[in-house]
Amino acid sequence: MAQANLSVLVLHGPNLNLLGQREPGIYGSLNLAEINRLLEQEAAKLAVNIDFSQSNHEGVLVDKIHSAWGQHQGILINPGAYTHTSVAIRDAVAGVNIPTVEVHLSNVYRREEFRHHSYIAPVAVGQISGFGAQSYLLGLQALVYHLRNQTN
Ligand code: CA2
Repeated sequence: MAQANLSVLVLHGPNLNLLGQREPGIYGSLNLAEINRLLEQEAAKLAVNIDFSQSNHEGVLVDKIHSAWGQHQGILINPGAYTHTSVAIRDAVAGVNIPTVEVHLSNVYRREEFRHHSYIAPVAVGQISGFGAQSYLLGLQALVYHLRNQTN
């Protein structure tokens, strides 16, 4: 039987709209539009549909996660600083029950102690951290692999 087309929602959290303008030593020199373009190319190779959204607001990210229900089969999220603070985003991910992969540009475990804890990781399929823009591409590959191979 033919495989149904998968659709993935990519969510970028707070301050990631500043990428490419400041702190290239930590976050790389690509801006968000360039990362999205790379993701589009990767999505085309993987034959999945992809949508993007960025917000600096916790509630907007929660709403985006809710609206993914019935529209997208997977979520790729860089929750930014909300990774380390947001029970609301964690509850939204758990609530919609859409397989979610968490990604980070920087290796959060090599940085300040407060970045070592993620509220999202326990409700995510997995986490990729430390590979710059490549983290997103690896995360998309891993998510699509998971969606195509999950048995439940
Ligand atoms: O490494 C990541 O992807 C992070 O999610 C980035 C967040 C940080 O709070 C997390 O601990 C790790 C920060 C994103 C801020 O991005 C900026 C980009 C350019 C200039 C300033 C901030």
